[in-house]
Amino acid sequence: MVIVGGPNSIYIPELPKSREGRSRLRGVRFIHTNLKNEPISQDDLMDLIFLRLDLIGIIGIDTHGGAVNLRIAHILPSDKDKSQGFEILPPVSFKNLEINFLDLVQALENELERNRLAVSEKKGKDRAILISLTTAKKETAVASINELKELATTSGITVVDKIIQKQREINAKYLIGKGKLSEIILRALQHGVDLLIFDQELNPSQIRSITDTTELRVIDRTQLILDIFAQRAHSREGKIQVEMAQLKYLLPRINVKDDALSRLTGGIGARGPGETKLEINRRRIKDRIANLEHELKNISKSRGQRRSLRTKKDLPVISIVGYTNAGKSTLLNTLTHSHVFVENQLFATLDPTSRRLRFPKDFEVIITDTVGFIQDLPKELLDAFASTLEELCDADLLLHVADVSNPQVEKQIDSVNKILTQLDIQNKPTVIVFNKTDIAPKDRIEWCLNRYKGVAISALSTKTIEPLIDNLQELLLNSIITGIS
Ligand SMILES: Nc1nc2c(ncn2[C@@H]2O[C@H](COP(=O)(O)OP(=O)(O)OP(=O)(O)O)[C@@H](O)[C@H]2O)c(=O)[nH]1
Ligand SMILES: [Mg+2]
Repeated sequence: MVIVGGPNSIYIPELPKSREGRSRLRGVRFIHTNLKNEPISQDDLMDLIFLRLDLIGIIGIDTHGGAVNLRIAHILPSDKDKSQGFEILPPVSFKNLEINFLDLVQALENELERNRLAVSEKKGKDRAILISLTTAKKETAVASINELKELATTSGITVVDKIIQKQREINAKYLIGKGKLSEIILRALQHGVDLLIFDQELNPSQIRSITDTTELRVIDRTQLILDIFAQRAHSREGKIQVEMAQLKYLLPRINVKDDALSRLTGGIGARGPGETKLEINRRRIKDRIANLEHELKNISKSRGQRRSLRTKKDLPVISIVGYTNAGKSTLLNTLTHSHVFVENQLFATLDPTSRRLRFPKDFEVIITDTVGFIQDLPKELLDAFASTLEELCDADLLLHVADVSNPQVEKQIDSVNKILTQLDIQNKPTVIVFNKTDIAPKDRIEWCLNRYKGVAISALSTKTIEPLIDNLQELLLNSIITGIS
């Protein structure tokens, strides 16, 4: 392609999209003249990176119009030496050019490929860079992006980098500065990344502008959480709830001809529960949501009937609530000697489980374990899980499990309380339990007990939960339920 520009600038038309395999260069070398025989400029380097060019070459011209020097820059395939990510070769005389361009480009691509293979233990695994655009304090931002990393890992993604970008205002027009963007593009190329995950919710135009400049898939925290739920949902009800939440989240983000989202087809952000693929056609999404809503209504009707049977038996209900991974299912298991799925990962439990629990003073209660909470739990998800969470409204007592070994325990308690308020059950009698005392620092346990008046336990050890059982027993006998024999 030959382009004619002015003395100081040139307009590059839209290039074909990158070839298959994001770890590859564009397959285009960009050679232009410079009338003053000047060194490679910042603009040239930005073009090199933003367009993922194989290389950029600048032919210096003398006053008679003859070619003098050739200057070449190319992207560095690895970030090992922590350089700027590109290399500028020393100028060579145009008269005795001895560079074999094809070999040079081939060598670069080979190294990119080698690096990519070196990071990916499992083929086909998504690799992502996490990005937080935040006005929050550093500490908060770091904790939040670390949690995002755990979410990503839970979802089967390999995280190769985390970037925190401080914003002066929320939702600034230019989300990410050009310098930062070029850094992201470079790292993505160097690490064979094809996915960016943002810690903050993005609006459709933001998603589009980032996808367009980076040519990478973009999802946000909410979509990641929804994806985990989609992978975890087992019951028919759970699956419907998740798919509905996913579709409701996608709907306002889809335009008539939305390249940004159609690029999402397949992979995270576009897969529904089980092995299904999410619908990404506006009209069909609406139909699908209506169908799902109908089906869900039928299911929760029969659940309501089941529930009313149970309450007739007059057994008090204790519901375990708490931040995800706090140890809720472990506690249920220890309390009732059962074997509910426990895993050191976020959102191990999705479907509610109920067990009977007999107290030493010989009365029974029903104890239920349900889905864990997380900060900024997507509203779509909360709505979709309304019928599951409705069970919480029936509870006579909430057992709020907090992971005291986590430095963020206070924040997590706040997040849970916020969600309880959203569900309008913040005033239910609640016992707060500080779990994982076996691996928590003593002073933090002390501090929490003082601040919240809870019970400290380790759900792994039957012995430590004895005081909790006594405590619950007293509460149930004295104040909450009257007339238990
Ligand atoms: N050290 C220690 N680990 C614990 C304790 N209680 C639970 N765990 C571990 O914490 C992890 C999460 O436990 P779960 O019981 O699955 O937590 P959960 O609250 O049900 O989590 P979700 O269902 O994912 O929301 C598991 O690896 C447990 O073995 C404890 O008292 N001490
Ligand atoms: Mg659980």
